[in-house]
Amino acid sequence: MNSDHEILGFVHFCTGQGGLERVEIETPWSTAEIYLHGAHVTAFRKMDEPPLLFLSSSSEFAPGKAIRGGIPVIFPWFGPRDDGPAHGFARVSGWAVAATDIIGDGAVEIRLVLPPVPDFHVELTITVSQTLDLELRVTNTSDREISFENCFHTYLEIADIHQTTLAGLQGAARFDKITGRNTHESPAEITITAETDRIYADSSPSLAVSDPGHNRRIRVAKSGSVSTVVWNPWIAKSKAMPDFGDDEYLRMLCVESGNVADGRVTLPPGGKSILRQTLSSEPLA
Ligand code: TA6
Repeated sequence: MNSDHEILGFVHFCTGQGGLERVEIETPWSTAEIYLHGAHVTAFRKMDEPPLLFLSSSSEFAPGKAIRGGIPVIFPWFGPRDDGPAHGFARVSGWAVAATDIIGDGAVEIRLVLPPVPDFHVELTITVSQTLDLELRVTNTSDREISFENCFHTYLEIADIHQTTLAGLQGAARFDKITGRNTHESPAEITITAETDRIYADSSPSLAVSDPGHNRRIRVAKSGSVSTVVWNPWIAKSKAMPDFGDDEYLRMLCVESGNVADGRVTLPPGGKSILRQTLSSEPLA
């Protein structure tokens, strides 16, 4: 256990589900939970508000398995591969704690490091306050140009998918993974009425999810990202996923900030990439 990184009243390490090490964070405004397995934020909740992150009650918590929900850290590839785990190895690796700090008037910052891998040095800094801020720093430690994909595969908790809308992608070009088609007619407000799996070419600084059932607007702000992925498995796919409840599609929407597919990152030797995402919420009324 990382007892030397504990901060009484703010940062506590314990044994979580599946015997995996969990960091429990408390701030004056919020609480959060992070598993060192995958550097995976599994919970973020502001005082007096429902959770902002969805976590499946059927999720596995086991070595080699991705946790279903929260914010999976996708690196160095997005999607399935024949020669490695889907969505890359970062989310199924055991990250190390480099530092924990209290900043400002009570925000908690924790810096996690991916175990050494050829060609990359990877750190994730998570800052918990009234908002949840993630910053993924990737350095090309090789002597050649390298390309990779990265993404915060964020599962937002919502009251009811039928009442939920997503704004901010108007006019963005998108690739629809269900139909295999590209299109440019993204409306101002997106509703989810079927299985949805789309990659938007989107560099907008902020998207807004209207979650009227919880009387709130959730903002997904980002920088260093040219792609936004929007996913809801809907009915059939939910039933087909063993680590996801049949009706859990009703309470979640993935809004994912990253650089994937045509938006992949290319770094020269010694080059650095910074992907940042900040989650916040405000009353709808
Ligand atoms: O981000 C959407 C997506 O790529 C979907 O195609 C679906 O596969 C989802 O990710 C979940 O992937 P996972 O490997 O976590 O089951």
